[in-house]
Parts: sequence; structure tokens; C-alpha cells
Amino acid sequence: MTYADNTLPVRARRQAGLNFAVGGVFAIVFAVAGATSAFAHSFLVDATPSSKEHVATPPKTIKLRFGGGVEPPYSKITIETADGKVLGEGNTGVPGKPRELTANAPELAPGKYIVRYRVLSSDGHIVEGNYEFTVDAK
Ligand SMILES: [Cu+2]
Repeated sequence: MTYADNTLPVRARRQAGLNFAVGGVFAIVFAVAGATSAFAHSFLVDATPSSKEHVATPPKTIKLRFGGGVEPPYSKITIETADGKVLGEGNTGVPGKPRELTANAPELAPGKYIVRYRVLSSDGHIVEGNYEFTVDAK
């Protein structure tokens, strides 16, 4: 047996071992990341008005419900025009509903609006996002 003949299987075995180790690490990382996002972050799960909704009557209040508790003092909902002009903001909690946050809306003429939120969830993570809704013309 020559030297060259002998190295190939050794290298292949090392390669296989390395692939297995890397695969194992990725599996653990994905498991941890999955568990964190499923049980910890307070992602937005419901909103009034909802994303892409067309409403006939301008809303008096924007209400957001998250998948986990949020901390109103460190959270904020902003209502903006489609081109980003801030019309109002708020961070009112709802008694007995630690996953909800509301903001009073100003008088909204027919048009498209953006709701932007940045909340501190109870697990200490900041969650932010935005969506738009439309007040239809009468
Ligand atoms: Cu979190």
C-alpha cells in the first residue's frame, strides 16, 4: 500500500467527523433560537385597526396585542402619515391585560397611515415593527 492510497480514507473520516460536529452545533443553535422566539419575545399578534385594513370610521384608539407581556413605560406606539410625519403617540397599558398597549389617535382624515411600535417585552427584549391601514373616504 502506498502513502497516497492510505491518506484518502483518513482524510475522508476526518471530513465526516468535522461535518458531524458542525451539524451538531447548528442543530443546537437552531433549537435555542427556536425556543427563545417561541416562548420569550413579545411579538405583535393582533392589532386594531389591523394591518392593511380599510376602515370606514377613523379609529379613536390604536390597540396592539402582543404574544407576551409588555412594559408600557418603556414602550411606544406612533401614528404617522404615509410619508412619515408623526401625528401622535402613546403608551397606555390596559388594566388586567399585560400583553396590550394602546394609543389615542388624533383626528384622522381619509388616507393611509402607519402605526409604528417599539415595545419592551417582559423578558427584556425590544420588539419593533410597523404596519399600515387606510381610512377610506366617505
Ligand atoms: Cu425576547
